[in-house]
Amino acid sequence: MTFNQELDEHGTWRKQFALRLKLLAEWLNDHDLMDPAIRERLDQLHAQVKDDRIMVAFVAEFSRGKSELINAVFFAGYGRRIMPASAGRTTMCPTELGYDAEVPPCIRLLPIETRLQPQSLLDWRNAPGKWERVDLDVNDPKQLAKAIQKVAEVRRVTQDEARALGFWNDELPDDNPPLGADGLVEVPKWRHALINMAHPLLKQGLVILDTPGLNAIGAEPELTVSLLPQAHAVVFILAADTGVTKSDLTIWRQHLCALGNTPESRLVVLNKIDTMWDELSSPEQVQLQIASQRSDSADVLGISPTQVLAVSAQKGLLAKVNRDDELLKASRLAELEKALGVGLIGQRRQILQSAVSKGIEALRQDTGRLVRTRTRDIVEQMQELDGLRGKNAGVIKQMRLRIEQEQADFDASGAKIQAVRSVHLRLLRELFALLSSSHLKKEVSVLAKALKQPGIKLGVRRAYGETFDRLRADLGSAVRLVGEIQSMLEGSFRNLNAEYGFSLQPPAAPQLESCARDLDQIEKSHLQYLSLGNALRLAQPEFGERLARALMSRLRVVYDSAVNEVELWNKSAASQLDAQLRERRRNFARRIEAVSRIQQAAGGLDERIRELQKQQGELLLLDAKLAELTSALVAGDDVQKPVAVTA
Ligand SMILES: Nc1nc2c(ncn2[C@@H]2O[C@H](COP(=O)(O)OP(=O)(O)OP(=O)(O)O)[C@@H](O)[C@H]2O)c(=O)[nH]1
Ligand SMILES: [Mg+2]
Repeated sequence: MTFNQELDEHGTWRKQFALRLKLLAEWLNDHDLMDPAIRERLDQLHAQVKDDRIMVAFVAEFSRGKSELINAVFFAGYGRRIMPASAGRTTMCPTELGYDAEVPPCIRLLPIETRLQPQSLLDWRNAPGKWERVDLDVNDPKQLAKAIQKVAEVRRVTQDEARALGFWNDELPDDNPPLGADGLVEVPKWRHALINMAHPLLKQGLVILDTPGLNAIGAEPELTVSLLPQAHAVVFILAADTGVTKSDLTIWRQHLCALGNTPESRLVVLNKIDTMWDELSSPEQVQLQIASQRSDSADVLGISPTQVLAVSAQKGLLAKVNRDDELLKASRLAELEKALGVGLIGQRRQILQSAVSKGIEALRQDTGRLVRTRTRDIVEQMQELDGLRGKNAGVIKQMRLRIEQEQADFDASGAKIQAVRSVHLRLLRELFALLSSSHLKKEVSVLAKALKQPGIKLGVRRAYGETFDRLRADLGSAVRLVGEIQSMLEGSFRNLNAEYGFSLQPPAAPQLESCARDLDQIEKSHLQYLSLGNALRLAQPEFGERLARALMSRLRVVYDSAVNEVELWNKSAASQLDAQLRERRRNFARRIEAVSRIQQAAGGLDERIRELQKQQGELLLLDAKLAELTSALVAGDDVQKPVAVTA
């Protein structure tokens, strides 16, 4: 299957999932099975599947054909080049292509001068007013290409300005842009571009990140320490006509080797194989030459030749536009599309499905517990009423008094349940404090200060190490606290179950271990970044400040997701308690009502028992239906099968 087909199928699955989830929510509502924790879980599952993004980043030295490859794989349908691709430096700023239904089709550009301000890219994303916007007409490929041409725009500035913007470094003269006769240097006009368009693949959640060549990559720390490590796949491109150059190797080491991307999420492309097509050689000779280029490149990068895909982006694009099958075959573009499709999307879908099925399992348990509680209440009530057959009015009155007494006792014991809640809340507060933004800020402040200091920072690696050790230690405390809360919940739920016949079960505790893994990865990407030449850039205080901001933004995302998990866990425990209390109160009311009816009418007893039997049968069906609805959600394969909604 090609990338496009895989993505299409993935999209269909997600749509079906959202639909089924909605039906399940309606059904739960109709049967009085919805409570705040279940609602929260449903919302979370919905968001998880709806907002799932797959980011593919293209990284390489300038002019290797990143933009051309994007055109060939994704945009050939427009019949022309959409991303500007030309000789020399073309793409001047990182360009993200994606789809957000809430925003009209447009390209938004963040001015390069924002680098002089301390906000991180993530902060700027939340300030849409600061971006320049050009609307796009997706039905007019010419207008589209013209608007997107803006990502190639440059400005000429003085050396001082260039230095302040991070494009000029006296210590690293090789990386500096050429100085014009007028003393000015060329820098990108924009810092970042966001293209929003309803392209079918982007609508499925694909995000493409096109990057400019080496210099500009190095100058935007957030790209290296945040965006690229989070990409699901990074495509690294070499050109057959240049072979692996020194700067190709630098980029490979800096952006692909050690950023936490797994080798499977890395694709190496040997582009421009058409430059080796040679009329004077036989096709076999050409193939041999390509194969030997491939294995030479693989050797230099230290990977196996099978991991290098040889293609021609330009001929692939041309072939698709002209519907030239033979040329398309010669371009070998299909191999790359297959690797992206099966490898990347297949993998992504598995991860998403397994994450989602855990959520659904929890949902099923929460709801199942409610159904069982109700069933048990009914069975007990039937037994109670059965015992009244043939008994006189005195006995019946006695029973009523007993139920009322039980009810009063139960109401009085509310304090015990409250006590459980308040211990739980107190421990949770401690946990939230450890994960809070203010705590995080405090822990990172020393490092941030060290980064913002002007001059060469020798102690910065140590500051990173110490900060991350502290963060890890705090996370360790948080994990211990989670364990403590969980055993407290287990203990008190067990007691309440024994005392009141509840069926409380502590929800699965949040897994903060993944948070620890993220911390390690963030630290690693920052240290890696510093170790590769960028330590000198750090001499500029603005640069250090930007790095500190980028770090904080990234950590915040990790901590926020931990906080969300803790909240869900808390809600699930609290609403179980609430649900059991509510069911119990209802149960008392129903029992008293049944006894009054029996007191009033002779046939009341049989009638009530029949009613209960009917309810019991209905609950049985409800349970079966619940199993059916939830397993339909987990099974992702038969997406075509419509779901029956009657219960
Ligand atoms: N012969 C040949 N030329 C190609 C191929 N792919 C790209 N090119 C050309 O190489 C030049 C650079 O391509 P781009 O796509 O702009 O390269 P890039 O990697 O995006 O470069 P920057 O945006 O500057 O970082 C363009 O003129 C392309 O047409 C190919 O497969 N064969
Ligand atoms: Mg480009």
